[in-house]
Amino acid sequence: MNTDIIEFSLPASEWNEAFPIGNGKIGGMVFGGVCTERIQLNEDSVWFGGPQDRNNPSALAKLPEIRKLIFEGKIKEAQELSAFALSGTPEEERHYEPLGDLYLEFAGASFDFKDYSRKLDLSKALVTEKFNVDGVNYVRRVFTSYPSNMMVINVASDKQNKLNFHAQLTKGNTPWSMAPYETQMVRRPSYNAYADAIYIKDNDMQILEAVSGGKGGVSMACGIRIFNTDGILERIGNTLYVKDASDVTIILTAATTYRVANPTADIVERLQRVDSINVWDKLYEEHIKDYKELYDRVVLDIEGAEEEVRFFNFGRYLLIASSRPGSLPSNLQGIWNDSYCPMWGSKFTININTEMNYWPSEVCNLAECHEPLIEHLERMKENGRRTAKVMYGCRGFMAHHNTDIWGDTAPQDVCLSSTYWVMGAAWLSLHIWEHYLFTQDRDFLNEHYSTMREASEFILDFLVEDNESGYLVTCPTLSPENEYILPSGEHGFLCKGAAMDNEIITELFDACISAENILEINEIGDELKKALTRIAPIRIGKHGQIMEWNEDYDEAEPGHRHISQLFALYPGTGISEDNNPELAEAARRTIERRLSYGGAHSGWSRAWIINMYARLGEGNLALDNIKTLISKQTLPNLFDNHPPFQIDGNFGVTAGIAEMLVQSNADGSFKLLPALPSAWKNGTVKGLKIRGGKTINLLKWNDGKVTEAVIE
Ligand code: FUC
Repeated sequence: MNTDIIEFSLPASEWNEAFPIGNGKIGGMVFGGVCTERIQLNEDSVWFGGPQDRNNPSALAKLPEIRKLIFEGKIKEAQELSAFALSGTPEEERHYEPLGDLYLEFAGASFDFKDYSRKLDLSKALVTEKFNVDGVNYVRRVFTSYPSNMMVINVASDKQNKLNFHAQLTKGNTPWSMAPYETQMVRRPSYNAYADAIYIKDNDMQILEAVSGGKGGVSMACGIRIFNTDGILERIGNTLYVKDASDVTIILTAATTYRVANPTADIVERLQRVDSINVWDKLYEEHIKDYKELYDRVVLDIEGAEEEVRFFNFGRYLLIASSRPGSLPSNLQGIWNDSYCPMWGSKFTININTEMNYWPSEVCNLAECHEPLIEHLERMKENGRRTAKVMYGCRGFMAHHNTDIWGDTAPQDVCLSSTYWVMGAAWLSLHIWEHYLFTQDRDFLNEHYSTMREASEFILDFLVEDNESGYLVTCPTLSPENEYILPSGEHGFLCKGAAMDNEIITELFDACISAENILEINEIGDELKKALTRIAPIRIGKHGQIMEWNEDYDEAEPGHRHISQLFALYPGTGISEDNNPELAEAARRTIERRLSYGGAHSGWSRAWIINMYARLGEGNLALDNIKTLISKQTLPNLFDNHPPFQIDGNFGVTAGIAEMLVQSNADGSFKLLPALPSAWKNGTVKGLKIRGGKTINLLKWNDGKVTEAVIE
């Protein structure tokens, strides 16, 4: 198996068989249909609706009562009140939507094709389709370029006059039939239900304009321009028709008012600027140079583990394709979504999923791809300050368990298991620290430290003293997204001092204290040190497990997909074999318990376990879970399956494989092959990064033993 190639011998029959391509902003799912080529399109800023202020105006007044109820163990009452007093008003943030579709509808094409192949080459970020109809060989190639912000499509035949097709942009919720268009008497209704205008410009461009629904939603424009070398380009109605050609290149771009005042003017200018001579070659050359600079930084070879290596490479590919400087962060589906009402809004869920998306970024030497997340965190700050103040009367900034394109920080949904969790900004702020640890970029730390500080300030103010234990606890809170059983048999979600909160707080406060030392400042370091002495330690419960709540409750769902209480094992650092083996053992028990009750049933959950097993030095168990994830929890195109498709599992596995090969600590110390499975006997890896700023230029192993290591 070529570890850079995903290949099919038939066109995609559904979305999960199509190939994803992208440049951070523009995304496409390429179907490879013979008669009709469909590329389903996304642009990262096409979201329903504009910014909202959803902070619940009753929160602050009701907060003391909710806290009192929780402290008195009246969980049901606390939950009932929270549903009204703490939920967002309205309850939902904005959601991601598709941009549209591009169809190339070929005349005279038949279903009678031979020698079909369609490939996604991860090393080139290029889709190539080949087939033969009636003795004519056809080749189509598609890529998305970051430098030009274009999708580029080339269609070619090895005989003259064989390409005859309509090119059509659409925006609707019903895809076209892929059958030859001569056989279709009716186009399916609603395929263009959401387009405002579709027209031809300069005789070689088609422009689509639309406005997303919801107050304040973005306006968007998408355009194609056709370069036809040897045929005739005709306009018929508002479509472009290519006649009797053998080599045609189409460029596509898109923009919205999220970034530019006039999206149509922006894209027309960009399309017009492209020089028509050798358009494919020039754009391809520029793309390859840009892409390879990132992708080729890491090379992994493991004898007999080609499937796993390809999955690792696919994760790196997806990160480069969905998160580049200037783009929005990679959302629940990266940038690939064909639904106007996608699952969980295809938003940024920040109680695990968005963070997981970025786990591979630093270690896999793609620090630039981490940038959009940090930029977005900065975008959330103003809203998060308001939420902290209006809802909780606290300093600093905070976020609940989701955010959207506008950096919304108010609670999302009315869902007792997740909505009333206040640690979103705290967890995300740790990404600033991670970026610093890997890059040692002091200027970056200096620029963003105030964000870490403000996230801590919120927590300092939000913590309350628990009379029973004397500890400072978060309240109300929950352990995402599990339910506990009280000794009375009653079930509850809301609680005080969930283990995950304590673990995030410890990690964040420690990071801030270190950052202040590095930056030689003293802003809140003393306050944090004092508070840290009053945060409950990680505790072991009656099953030998890491306790999930402040009491040793049983879980209503012992096989729950979230394993929040092991934050300190991964991505945190509070639990490790070296520093506290008894906690590491309890962490192992915790994972076993989850798994024995049917845990890891979502892709991302298993991906988290893979990283945890890597930290515990359990290479074989990590590999077992990678194999299960790839064979049972991925879709045909290798997208991770929640279900439905959710990209975090792809990224989680990529990070996990890196974590099995090298682990590093804040002080720059590291271990090579800390969790090598016995099946991975021989291999080489180049280019992984470690904390402290060094690069593993070469790591070679034979029979499970390091034979060569070049680290600088
Ligand atoms: C959290 C998870 C779900 C899903 C959703 C996007 O709520 O519990 O499994 O990943 O986010």
